[in-house]
Parts: sequence; C-alpha cells; structure tokens
Amino acid sequence: EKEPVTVLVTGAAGQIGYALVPMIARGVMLGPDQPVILHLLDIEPAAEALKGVKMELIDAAFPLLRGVVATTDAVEACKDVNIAVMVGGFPRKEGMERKDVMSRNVSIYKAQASALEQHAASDCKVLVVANPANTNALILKEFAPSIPEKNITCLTRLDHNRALGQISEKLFVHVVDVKNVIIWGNHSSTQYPDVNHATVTTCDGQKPVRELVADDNWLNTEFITTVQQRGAAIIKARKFSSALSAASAACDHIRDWVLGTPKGTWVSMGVYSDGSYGIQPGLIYSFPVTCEKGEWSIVQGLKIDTFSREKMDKTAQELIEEKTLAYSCLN
Ligand code: NAX
Repeated sequence: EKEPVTVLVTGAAGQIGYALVPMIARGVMLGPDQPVILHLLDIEPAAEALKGVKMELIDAAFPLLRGVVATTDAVEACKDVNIAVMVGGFPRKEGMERKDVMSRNVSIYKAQASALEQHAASDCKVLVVANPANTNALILKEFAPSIPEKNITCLTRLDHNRALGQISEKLFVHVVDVKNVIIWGNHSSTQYPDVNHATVTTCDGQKPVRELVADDNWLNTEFITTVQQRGAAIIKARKFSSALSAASAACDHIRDWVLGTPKGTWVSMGVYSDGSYGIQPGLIYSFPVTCEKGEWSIVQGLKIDTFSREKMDKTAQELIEEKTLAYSCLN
C-alpha cells in the first residue's frame, strides 16, 4: 500500500472546505488508491464548527482517510504537509475598501507562508483558492522563499471548467469532448477566457470550437462575460458563493498537477510568470499548462491575435496594480 499523503485545507470550516474535504477523503484529488491524512485549519471563532467537520469525517468512515487533525494552530496544521490547499481568507464585506481587504489577506498569507516554510514537507505543493487568489499566492511565495516558486499556484481551474461548460451547453456536446480552452490572467472579472485554440472531439475528429460555433459574436462577447461573471451569477441565485464547483476544481487542479495532464490536453493554472507571452515576470498569472511527473510547464508557441493581446495585457495590468497595493500593505 502507498504511504499516506498529508493534505492541509485552511478555512476548512467554511463553505468550500465543507465540500472539499469529503472529496479529498474519497480519493477524488489524489486517486482511488492513495491514502490521505487531512489537516484542517480554521480560526478560533470557527473552532467548534471545525470540530463538527472532523466528527463528520470520522462518521463517514472513508476507507482512504488515515487521520484527521483539526486545529486553529497554523504550526500544527502545516506540520509535514505534502499538499496545502489555502481556502481560508478574509472576505470582502460590503462597504469595505479594497485596501483593507488586501491588508487583512496580506497578513494572513504572510504568516501562513512562514508556517508552511518552516513546517511543511520540503517539496510541498501549494494551491491558493482564497481571494484575491493570485496576489495571495504571490505574498505566500514572497514570504516562503525556500519553497520553490514552481510549487506555489493559484486556482483558475474553476474558470477554466466554467468555460468548458459554456461551450458544451452551446454546442450540445459532452463536456469531456471539449478541451484546451484557456483562462489568462487574474481570477477576477478581468480574466480572459480564450477559445481560439479550443477543440471538440467529434465523430469526424478534432474540430476547432471557432469552426463549430459559427456565431463569432457570441464567442467574443457573451461567452466571455458569462465566464467572467459566473461567480456573481451563482451568488445571485444561491445567496452563497460557488462552493461545490470550487471544491471540485481544486481537486482537478491538484490531480492534474500531481498525476499529469492527458496527452494533447492542457489546463489553466495560476503560476509564477517567467515572461512567457510577454507577461511581466514575477506575477502569478493564469496560463495554459501541461503537467508531467508533478511539474507544470507553460504551453508555448500559441498564436495570439490583437483581440487576445489586449485582454491578456488588461488582466496583467490589474495584477500589477494588486501587487503594488499588496506591497503597500506590508509597510
Ligand atoms: P467561507 O467564508 O465560507 O469560508 C472561509 C473560511 O476561512 C471560514 O471558515 C473562516 O473562518 C476561515 N478563515 C478566515 N481566516 C482564516 C485564517 N487566517 N486561517 C484559516 N482559516 C481562516 O468562504 P468560502 O465560500 O469557503 O470561500 C473561501 C475563499 O475562496 C474566499 O476567499 C473566496 O473568495 C474564494 N473563492 C475562490 C475561487 C477561485 O476560483 N479561486 C472560487 C470560489 C471562492 O469564491
């Protein structure tokens, strides 16, 4: 039998946490033959609720689950973790300034970066889900200099999956037959969902989405805004933000990163920019990536037209502004 993998989930008493931990314990994230130990972290006001989550995990008698640590102590939570899914953060409340929200998250991510750096496994892989996801990941990277930058990522897979879903609904095809959409940039409403390289598997082979969706206008307007604003649409409908789809996307992100992407398929991940596609190095920016042997690499050589270029730069600009704001909160 395989050695158990230790997975940290922060914000584990929250909405996404509640959907995510059973998925991990069932093997959705790391595979059906991979035992796991869960470390759940939340803050004092949520300590009782967190205990309840631990009780339910025990009650579910998951065969792969080899242990649960539920704690409000970041050091205990980070001890020997192999995978860290950072869902805990400070949400924007009505009437709050952007700078105040940023400042709260900067201090959370600075502290948790140090705890991870000192106590996690040296090859720990980190996924930041909490918003502002890209910038929280950047702060984590800055304050955990001994964790390789390749190991620090943020979640844009939910946006990627939403784009696949929209194409599948539009064309009445199975979602598994749609692939290679791209989310560029920030996990925010400036993200650019790009279908220029996306294809659908049909009985006549791979066809470009641009060829199958004859309506270019839909692809260039409504499709993009629907994906960009899907989070707000879910809040409007459910009165709560996306949880099950976010949890599922977090599992997809880690699974593909650890176990690899299928041949010929890429996915979107927020990763440290190396300057690919003219994106300023040192931002955490969502790119198309393939994964092999536990490492992602940015898909190279895709043709970028002027429509795309403009949108990719706009979302990069927003990330530069967020980075400046985050740094101003450090002083
Ligand atoms: P909830 O408010 O339900 O849960 C957040 C949990 O984090 C709470 O239990 C809270 O006590 C805890 N927490 C706060 N500060 C903490 C700290 N310092 N250490 C540990 N835990 C802490 O929010 P939920 O709906 O679960 O969303 C969690 C985060 O995901 C939010 O920041 C949200 O904006 C973000 N999202 C990101 C998405 C993405 O695709 N990247 C999509 C879904 C989601 O909106």
